[in-house]
Amino acid sequence: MISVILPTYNEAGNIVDLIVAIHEAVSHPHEILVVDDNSPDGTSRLTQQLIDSGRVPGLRLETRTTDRGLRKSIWRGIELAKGDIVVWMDCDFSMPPAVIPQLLSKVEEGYDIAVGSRFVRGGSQKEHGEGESQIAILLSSVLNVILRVFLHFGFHDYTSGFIAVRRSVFSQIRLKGDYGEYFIDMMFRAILLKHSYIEIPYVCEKRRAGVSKTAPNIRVLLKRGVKYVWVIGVMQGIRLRALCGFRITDPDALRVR
Ligand SMILES: Nc1nc2c(ncn2[C@@H]2O[C@H](COP(=O)(O)OP(=O)(O)OP(=O)(O)O)[C@@H](O)[C@H]2O)c(=O)[nH]1
Ligand SMILES: [Mg+2]
Repeated sequence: MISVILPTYNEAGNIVDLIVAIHEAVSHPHEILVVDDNSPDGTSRLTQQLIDSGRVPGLRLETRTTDRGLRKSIWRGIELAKGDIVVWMDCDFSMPPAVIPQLLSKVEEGYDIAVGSRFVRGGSQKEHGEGESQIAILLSSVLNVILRVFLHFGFHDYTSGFIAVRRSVFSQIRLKGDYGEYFIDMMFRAILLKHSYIEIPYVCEKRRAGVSKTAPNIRVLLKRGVKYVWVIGVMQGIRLRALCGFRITDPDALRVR
């Protein structure tokens, strides 16, 4: 059983088509779990209508009404997931549903983690388009080079957010942080804990509908950017702790069934 978690905030223009595309792309038995932060644009309502239509068996909806946040929504999805492999991705069609089966087959082959990557051969960053911040795209590429240098050079896409993970990994690691920096933290600790991983290339597409939450304007972009860089320092501390023999697993991680 596979659980696909879709964290959403104002994705009304994408969510129905995305759910249907994922349902058609994934041939394994699966559930699709939309975790919506009570989006004012009606993302939850559209998802509920799709559930009621019966078109997508295994579609579930969790609407969160307090404590909004991307990382918290993904973690909530992991808590609710019934699958042995958990997948999550952005809900703006930047990540092609057709890549999900490739990620899943790698976890089935034995890898703990399969990451959709823009920075391995065959993958690429999205092109700059209307409503997309050119500076955000450039900063994301530069940031990933910096992260490779300061963390683990063998891993390439520390801000991917497109992933299939064996659920048991979350008995050791809890997601931490506010926004996309949780991915840096999670991957680096997984690498330190010697979980096996592989990166699968994907071509990042432009957001199909709606607006970006990472970089709606330069102020938000910088605010988020500071947190991403801050994680590098935190990770160096974790590396040092690991070298000194301290535990790097989380006592409050999931009790995996
Ligand atoms: N539940 C929940 N989901 C969120 C929140 N913020 C963003 N998301 C979702 O997280 C995913 C990534 O958001 P995007 O706006 O596409 O961010 P991004 O891809 O990093 O930025 P762009 O490249 O500019 O699109 C999307 O599925 C959003 O709907 C939030 O506060 N709560
Ligand atoms: Mg996006």
